[in-house]
Amino acid sequence: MPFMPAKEYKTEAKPIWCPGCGDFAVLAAMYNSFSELDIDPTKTVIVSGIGCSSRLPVFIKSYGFHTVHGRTLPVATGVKMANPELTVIVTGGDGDAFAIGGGHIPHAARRNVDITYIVMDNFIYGLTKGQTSPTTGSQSGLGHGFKLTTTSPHGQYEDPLNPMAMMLVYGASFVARGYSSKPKQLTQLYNAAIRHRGFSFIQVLSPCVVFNKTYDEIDAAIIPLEGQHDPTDFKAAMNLALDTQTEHLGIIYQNEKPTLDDRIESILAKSNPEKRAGDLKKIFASYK
Ligand SMILES: Cc1ncc(C[n+]2csc(CCOP(=O)(O)OP(=O)(O)O)c2C)c(N)n1
Ligand code: SF4
Ligand SMILES: [Mg+2]
Repeated sequence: MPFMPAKEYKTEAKPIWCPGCGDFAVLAAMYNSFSELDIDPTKTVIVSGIGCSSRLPVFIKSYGFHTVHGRTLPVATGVKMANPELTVIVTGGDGDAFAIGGGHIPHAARRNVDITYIVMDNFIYGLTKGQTSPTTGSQSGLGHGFKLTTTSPHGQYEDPLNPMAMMLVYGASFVARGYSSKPKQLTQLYNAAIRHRGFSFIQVLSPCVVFNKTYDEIDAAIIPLEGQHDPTDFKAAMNLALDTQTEHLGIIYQNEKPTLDDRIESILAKSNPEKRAGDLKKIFASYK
């Protein structure tokens, strides 16, 4: 494939997000990243769930799979296992990821599936009109217990999850945070995450202007990680993740370890071909 400028990755479908929604910038940064990495759309699959954010694959040239709510990671794992040559990217919202889809995250992370998981976190269910999500109230400056949503008119009464800390303890080998209002840094984070071999997670703070407009609170809470943090230091990464007063932006953790493909290859190398029920590669190839 010849080099494609960022605008060439746009499809004919125009995003129907509300004006001011953070998701526009999340998408724009992805066009730039694809262009900078010279991504071949014919060898790329973007898998999404259900939500405003999960519409993203429709707007970018690649194969796309708009799955069902919360089931992105099993589908993406299957895609990657069937064809390890593909670049596999997963996009979705905080509800899709941490509520209905929450049970899949530890397993994709600990298996170190070589995919990039971008969660567009607006701390709310946007598509279904503003119910609480597992991250409602987690953004700095608001604190939990004070956030009013359509399902919590007297304030949020549940403690929010901490996605960064979760990803670290689950064993994700790349954990980063970006912000839709910092598109240049977001592009760099995508580049690093897509290049990383293994399970890469990026939490993108991407406000919903209709049900949870938090640009001011996020602007007041962000601090870029510039040089002073060693992303290979797990304990330092965990300290940053546990600092719920600050939204640290950048790569919080990155380490190399065998991917799921590597692990399967090493099992195949040890097994006796005569005794195998079937050749995995041939079985997967039959589905291509
Ligand atoms: C199995 C199932 N349960 C519930 C829904 C309704 N539903 C659609 S999107 C959504 C939540 C969306 O929130 P989030 O994932 O944060 O995405 P956002 O719209 O905020 O980008 C829900 C509950 C559904 N489509 N399918
Ligand atoms: S409802 Fe919120 S999340 Fe959905 S498109 Fe509008 S601003 Fe974005
Ligand atoms: Mg959401």
